[in-house]
Amino acid sequence: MKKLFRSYLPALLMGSLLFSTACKDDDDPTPPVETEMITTVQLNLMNEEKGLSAVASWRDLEGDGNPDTQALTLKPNVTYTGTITFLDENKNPVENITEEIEEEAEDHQVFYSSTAPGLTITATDQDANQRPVGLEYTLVTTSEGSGNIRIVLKHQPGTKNGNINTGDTDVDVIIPVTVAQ
Ligand SMILES: [Ca+2]
Repeated sequence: MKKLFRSYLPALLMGSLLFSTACKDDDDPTPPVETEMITTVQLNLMNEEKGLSAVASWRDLEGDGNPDTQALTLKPNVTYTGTITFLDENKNPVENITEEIEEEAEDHQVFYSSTAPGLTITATDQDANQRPVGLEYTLVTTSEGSGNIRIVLKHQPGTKNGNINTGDTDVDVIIPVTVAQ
């Protein structure tokens, strides 16, 4: 069976490796070139009942490790429903890497952690093996305060086990968050 793989060789040749990872399968005798170049991470959150919405983003088009970040501003004591989008904005048209992660959900997980007081993020979606994926989540705020949300996208081909230390890191970014009335 011939499978098509997207090639990100130009990005590799430019040396923009900081936030890209060669997602190769070591068990495959002829591993294809299959890497993910992610320039952009976007968060979209809402609470329809309260008419609240919020967005945030992290963007590093040059891959130089110096991102443009749009911080997240939230209200306290709210349960937000959230999604995350991964883009390669150096492609024309812009490539939505989220779709690729959905297709390979059994091999990927997005991990969230926060230093903001009382703020928790929990994945609500599952792959075919009933493991969390993290493309959809709930974010619960309690008290006012501020901190950082860390988002780590792991590629764990055949090894997905809920452990952030397993596999390759496709994305590891920080987005500041403020919770205020
Ligand atoms: Ca940059």
